[in-house]
Amino acid sequence: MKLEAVELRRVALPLVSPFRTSFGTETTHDCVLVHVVTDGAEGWAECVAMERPAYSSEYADGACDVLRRWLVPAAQALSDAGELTAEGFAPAVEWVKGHRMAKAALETALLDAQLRIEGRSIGERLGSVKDRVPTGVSVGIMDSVPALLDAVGAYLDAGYLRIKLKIEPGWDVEPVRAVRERFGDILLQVDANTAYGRGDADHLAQLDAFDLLLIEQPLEEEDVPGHALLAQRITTPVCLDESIVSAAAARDAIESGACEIVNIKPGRVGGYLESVRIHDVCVELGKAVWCGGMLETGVGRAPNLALAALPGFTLPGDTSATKRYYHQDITREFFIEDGHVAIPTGPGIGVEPDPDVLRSVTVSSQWLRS
Ligand code: OSB
Ligand code: MG
Repeated sequence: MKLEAVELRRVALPLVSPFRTSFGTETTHDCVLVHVVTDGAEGWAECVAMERPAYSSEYADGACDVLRRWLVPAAQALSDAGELTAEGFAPAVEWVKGHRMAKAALETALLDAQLRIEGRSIGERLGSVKDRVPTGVSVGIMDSVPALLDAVGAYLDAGYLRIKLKIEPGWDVEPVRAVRERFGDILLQVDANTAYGRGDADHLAQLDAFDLLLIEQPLEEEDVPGHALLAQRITTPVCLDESIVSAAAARDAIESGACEIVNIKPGRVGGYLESVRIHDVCVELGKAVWCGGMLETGVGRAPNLALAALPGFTLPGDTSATKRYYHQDITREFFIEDGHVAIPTGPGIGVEPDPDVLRSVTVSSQWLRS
């Protein structure tokens, strides 16, 4: 492939309802779309870095900067040498420390273009074995327990097979108890986004009474050993999100007893190719994985759905239908049917942004040309 140009496009889409986590409240989804133009096809990807570095150290303006200064020039150099492939990109930028969300976005856009040239879907490329995936929903922190029960009830009515509650100190045991009491034997899990400390083990052990599938990332990103200690004090299985930045990190975390389950988010780990390697490590070690989400538009959701169709993804993902996020998405809509969402089957990521909708949500655009 020859790289002709790269566009970094900032978009902002209003969310259907505010999404509150322990690290803040999102009312719009503000992200960077990476759009590559090659001699054979165009490719699109969504960079999941949020506006503020509150989920992880990456943030949207920082991602644009590292893309502009180093990642796009590295892809350009590969192209000039006649060696540009999606697979060759990560090795060429291995020297860049961190910035996995920015790397993932450019790699995915290149992969989309490459697969379109080959006429193959990303599901085929990654190893999807299903044409639809069971789907859960991530429910934000609410102002009151009655408001939470209304929200959960509506998602269950829509067919979601698993409910994930965001928790933080002051919003944990009571909302979990209320949801369990009201809705009975549903698949239920919680996500703390690092809101607790090592001293909270006794408090978190109170959640053991509610038969949760898992507790996601209770402690800080760097505290993998703390998760191993916590896992010995609670019976709820520990799942890591923020801490798992690579296949090597997944292996270490599992082997040290820090987690029983891994949330795979392609952006967090540097892309879909590394995501497959994490999946393979977890399958080898007999641990379940599921596909997380970052409130992606259809551009990011489509390849996540394809990933979630790999055989080791045995738990429902945060791969919800379009309506859970947006009144109007930039791609075609994804629907929930029978608790499942169909994976896209067209070439590449299988969806394209609608030019008119895209224009209406664009905040800025910068073209980088050789
Ligand atoms: O921790 O899983 C998370 C959204 C933004 C940032 C972090 C997280 C989330 C979610 C939403 O839980 C998942 C989704 O439906 O996209
Ligand atoms: Mg999480």
